[in-house]
Amino acid sequence: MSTTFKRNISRTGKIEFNPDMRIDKPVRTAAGFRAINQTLQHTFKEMGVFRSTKALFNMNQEDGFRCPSCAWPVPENPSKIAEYCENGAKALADEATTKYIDSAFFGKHTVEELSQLSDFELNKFGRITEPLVLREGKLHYEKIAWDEAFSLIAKKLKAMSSPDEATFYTSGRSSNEAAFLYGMFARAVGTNNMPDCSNMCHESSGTALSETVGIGKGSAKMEDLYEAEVVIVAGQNPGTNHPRMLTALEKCKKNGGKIISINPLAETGLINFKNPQKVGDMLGSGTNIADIHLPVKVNEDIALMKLILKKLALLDEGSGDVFDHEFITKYTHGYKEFLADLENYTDEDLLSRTGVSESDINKVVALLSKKSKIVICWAMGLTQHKNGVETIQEYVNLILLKGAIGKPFTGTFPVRGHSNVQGDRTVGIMHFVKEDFNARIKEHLGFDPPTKPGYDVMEAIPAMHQGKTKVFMCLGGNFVMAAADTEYTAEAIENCDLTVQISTKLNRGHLITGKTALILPTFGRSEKDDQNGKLQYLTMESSTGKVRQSHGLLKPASGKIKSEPEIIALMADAYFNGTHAMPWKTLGHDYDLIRECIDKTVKGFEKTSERSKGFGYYLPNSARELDFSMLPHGKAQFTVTKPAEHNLKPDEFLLFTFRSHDQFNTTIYGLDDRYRGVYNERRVVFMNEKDMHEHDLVKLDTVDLFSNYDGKVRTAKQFLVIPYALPQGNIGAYFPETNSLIPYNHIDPKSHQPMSKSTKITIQKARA
Ligand SMILES: Nc1nc2c(c(=O)[nH]1)N[C@H]1C(S)=C(S)[C@@H](COP(=O)(O)OP(=O)(O)OC[C@H]3O[C@@H](n4cnc5c(=O)[nH]c(N)nc54)[C@H](O)[C@@H]3O)O[C@H]1N2
Ligand SMILES: Nc1nc2c(c(=O)[nH]1)N[C@H]1C(S)=C(S)[C@@H](COP(=O)(O)OP(=O)(O)OC[C@H]3O[C@@H](n4cnc5c(=O)[nH]c(N)nc54)[C@H](O)[C@@H]3O)O[C@H]1N2
Ligand code: SF4
Ligand SMILES: [Mo]
Repeated sequence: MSTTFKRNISRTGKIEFNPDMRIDKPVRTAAGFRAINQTLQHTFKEMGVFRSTKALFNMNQEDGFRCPSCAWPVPENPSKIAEYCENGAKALADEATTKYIDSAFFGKHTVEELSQLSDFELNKFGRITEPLVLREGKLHYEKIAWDEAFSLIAKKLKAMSSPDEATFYTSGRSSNEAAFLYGMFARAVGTNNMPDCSNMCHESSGTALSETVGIGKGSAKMEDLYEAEVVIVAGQNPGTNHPRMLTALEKCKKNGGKIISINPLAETGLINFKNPQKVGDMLGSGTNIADIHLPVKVNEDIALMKLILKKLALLDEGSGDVFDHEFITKYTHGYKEFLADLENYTDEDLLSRTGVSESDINKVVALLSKKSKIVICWAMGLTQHKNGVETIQEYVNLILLKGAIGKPFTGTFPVRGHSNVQGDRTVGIMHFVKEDFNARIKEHLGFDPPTKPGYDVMEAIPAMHQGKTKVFMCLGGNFVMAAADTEYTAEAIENCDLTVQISTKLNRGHLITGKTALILPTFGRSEKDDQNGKLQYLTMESSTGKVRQSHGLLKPASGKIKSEPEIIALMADAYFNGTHAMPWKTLGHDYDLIRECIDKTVKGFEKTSERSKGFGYYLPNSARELDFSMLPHGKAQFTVTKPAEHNLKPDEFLLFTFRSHDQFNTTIYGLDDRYRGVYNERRVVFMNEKDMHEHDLVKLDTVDLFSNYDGKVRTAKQFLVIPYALPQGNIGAYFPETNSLIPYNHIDPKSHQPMSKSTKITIQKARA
């Protein structure tokens, strides 16, 4: 078969509307009875009653497994019956489903045929139960023996003219052990091309925090929320994406704390919450979470914060006790320049940019002026902009002015996404080079790691497009749908010789592939991992930097799948054929030995096998200790930022893409977004009613979306218009359906994050 054989593959699958689509009023209480009902219905249907009950009782318990969904930490005294939420249970049901697919399934369906289905339909097929190969020019995946798969990879890696022709992507659902081995394998091959999902997620937080407070992780612990006087939740939808965070916010409120929500949308979880773990709560009217909600226009957080800080500065000028001057003098640098820069802006200009009422802003100012125990929590609403780094730094300015770091009940709290995305980075998944880490690898693991920085996600895509990557490997995830610019990214991936996916379930990443493609099926977090008769466990790091064990307990989806550490170890063993300093095979079968390697090479890890027991141990955190010695002048840094410049034309909107209540990133569990009142359809856009009127649109009209950057028009077709309470000039829609609009080359200059929350678009009524 000719090597130029082309499969005609749909990039995004089906775009028909569901005839059962309906919209309803948004639900105003998060969790509650409906959440419990949904949880049980979903898990029982996917996993059966026995497996569901067994697994749910163990999730997040002391000796159980860590929830595979988000990175929210587990309290030290978890509820013995249910330390999980609706979406944690959905994630479990999704991974521990009793539906399976194998080579016989792929024998019946061509790759092209499968690619016509929606992401929701693809995920529904269930777990992949044996290794599969799509040979060059073939239409079907077929089975392949593990050994043959590993030799194929080894052969392709050896055929490269430089190690930098390989790229190793990591999604954040892995474990410390697997991610460590994977990072070491990439380095041992000779490249730092290690893009990871973090590059699309909290990279801006890491960059912003490293520059200002010296560590790319948050400083607050979960317990700090309990007695904080003020918690700001900015650009985050915890009711859907970190549901157990609502329990912590509820505790804060019961202790007299105030919650400020800063978000273009009044998200349900921030409005009202009924704690499903408390009977009293369930019967009562629930807790109103946000005391003040500031419906900021998309990407105007800088303007909003500048106005708040200006008003605080004015109050401080009068009384001298609004800012923590002792802290500012002792621990910070750049205060005067920062204050002087605020004078460049008028209140009126800032206010008009924000779209928020001045009286609400004044309430926030009055509250903040009197309080010092402040925690700022944030997620994608702040990071996914062309100025994500500066946006976060403007919030950090507030933290520094109030001295709200390094003391109990204060701090920075970037709320992480994937359950081990933070751990992956800590144990070495990074595209940049840390000299001290390299030195320890050399000393303790016995090989020379590469010293040239590698690609992050947004660099990997054009590199693949230009044919610079021959082998593209993915430890989990769904790169083609998660990354921006779907069409361009798909073309990039198709340029590779070999793509390898270590995955649990089918996704579009298995259908848009290099010339040859492998699927290496792996265990989910909830599954028992028996290596030669010895039960293994894994460790993860939560959002607050705590390392904990995770013991799977369910029977694996198939006897023919392998654990992530074993797959990586055997792949490395096949590549090196016993000639490398690391004992790959041995490590792949005994994870205590991997943890010993981590302890020796990764700063902060110590006696991990021992200390990660129970509720685990905290990794050191310099900001928590008020240690800013790594920064210029040994001090935390104020930042002078600039508000965004979008220069929108009259017909342009800023598109922000977010998650529905029924998805985990590109994995679509269902077609409802209960809290926002949308049922049975995902191809929708949320619009302000005035904007609809001005554009001559009515409810459920069909529109096409376009973006135009540098003269390149990108499209996303067929979306139903839904009127919704959000600022004028902004349009909301779900990812991944709208990722095709987001250009790969307009990114934050420092963090390289794509602007998934502020892409300029136009809309047009679709032709009937
Ligand atoms: N169930 C479930 N849980 C998840 C995930 C999932 O898909 N499903 N994903 C996981 C992952 S990887 C991540 S990173 C997290 C994501 O968690 P979130 O960041 O909560 O996820 P998003 O849905 O992207 O929501 C972003 C929020 O930012 C707001 N926003 C948008 N633009 C702006 C802006 O300019 N300014 C402000 N202030 N707000 C803005 C949106 O209205 C929305 O409420 O969740 C994790 N947990
Ligand atoms: N427009 C837009 N784009 C975005 C975002 C956005 O808000 N808007 N959010 C971004 C963010 S925050 C993130 S984190 C990325 C997510 O990007 P990714 O992490 O790449 O995507 P996921 O959808 O989480 O990956 C799901 C796939 O992972 C595999 N999987 C699940 N569990 C396991 C496991 O235990 N092991 C292995 N090996 N595989 C497993 C399954 O095959 C599943 O189909 O997307 C980003 N993209
Ligand atoms: S809050 Fe996050 S980690 Fe906790 S159970 Fe829910 S999804 Fe899982
Ligand atoms: Mo994420």
